[in-house]
Amino acid sequence: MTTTALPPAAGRVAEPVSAQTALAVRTGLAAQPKRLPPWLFYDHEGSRLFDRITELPEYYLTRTERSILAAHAGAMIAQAAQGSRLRIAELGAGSADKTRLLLAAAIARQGTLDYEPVDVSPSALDAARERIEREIPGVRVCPRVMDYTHGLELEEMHEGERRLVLYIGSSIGNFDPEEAAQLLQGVRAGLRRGDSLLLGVDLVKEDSTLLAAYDDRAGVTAAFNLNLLHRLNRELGADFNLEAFGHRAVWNRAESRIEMHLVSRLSQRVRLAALELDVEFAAGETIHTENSFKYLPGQPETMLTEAGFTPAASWSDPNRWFAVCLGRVD
Ligand code: AVJ
Repeated sequence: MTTTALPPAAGRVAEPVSAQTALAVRTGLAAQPKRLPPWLFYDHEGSRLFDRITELPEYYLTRTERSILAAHAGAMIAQAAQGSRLRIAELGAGSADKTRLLLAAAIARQGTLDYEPVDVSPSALDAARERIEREIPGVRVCPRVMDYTHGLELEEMHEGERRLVLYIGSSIGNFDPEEAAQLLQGVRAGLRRGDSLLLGVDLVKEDSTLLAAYDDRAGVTAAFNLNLLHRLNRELGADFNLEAFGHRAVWNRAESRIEMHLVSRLSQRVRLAALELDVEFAAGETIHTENSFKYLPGQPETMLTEAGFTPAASWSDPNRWFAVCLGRVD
């Protein structure tokens, strides 16, 4: 990652400030309304809190998608392979046990498998490689350090091989419709005829179910949201008082998305020393930290079609809470 040597915050040992973080924070906190990008959630503590979220009773996404994959991994692999040998790429460095279901189904079919996790973080890729090669014999992990939001450039394959790209976990839900369309087009451009994309998306459902998933009783999602301010304190020498901000989840029906916000409980000024920046908050003012888009039945297929894929199959759970859709390049 690129780093700039900004002046260390007075009186503390500052970590090197990533230029990307500095720019995102400077831009987002100057905007009206204020915002911060959701990728900032995932420092060490944020990743740990997200893992806890996936195990919460209210957070149905992970377990519902896992149940779909558990029931249909064999069919998904067969549909993607169409009788050929498959290679599997994944956007993001491995969603652990969910990815494993698909890798195991491919191993059962063809004995060995090349698996290419794609991520911007070399350390996340190293961890995925170590874990998967140890746990699933027959898988050869070929990590690719890349920002897939700017297109996908994978290696040429052998004659007769097909590639299946996984983009599961409702990760696409963080992007607004235009960004999502661009991302899928970028993926499509990196694929050849016969290749396919497996997309996991969260579906619109009852408001109370959606809201509870992003505002759990145990307060883990609140801690996940607030951890972002803790990160800015540590990395940018900021003095956010975490007690002076609260967590808020909103179902924005018109935009079909859950929004997460941090709400300033009072009128206050925050100093971000490493940016030489002071930011004013009015009482009740918010920072918009995340969108998580939810789709209506048929919308994922339309997104795939608009990006140049042919919807080939889709799978859901009995409640129709989550969908996993396969798009093929014809
Ligand atoms: C990782 C983007 C799929 O939107 O549900 C979970 C992130 N945010 N709880 C989601 C998240 C709050 C999650 N994604």
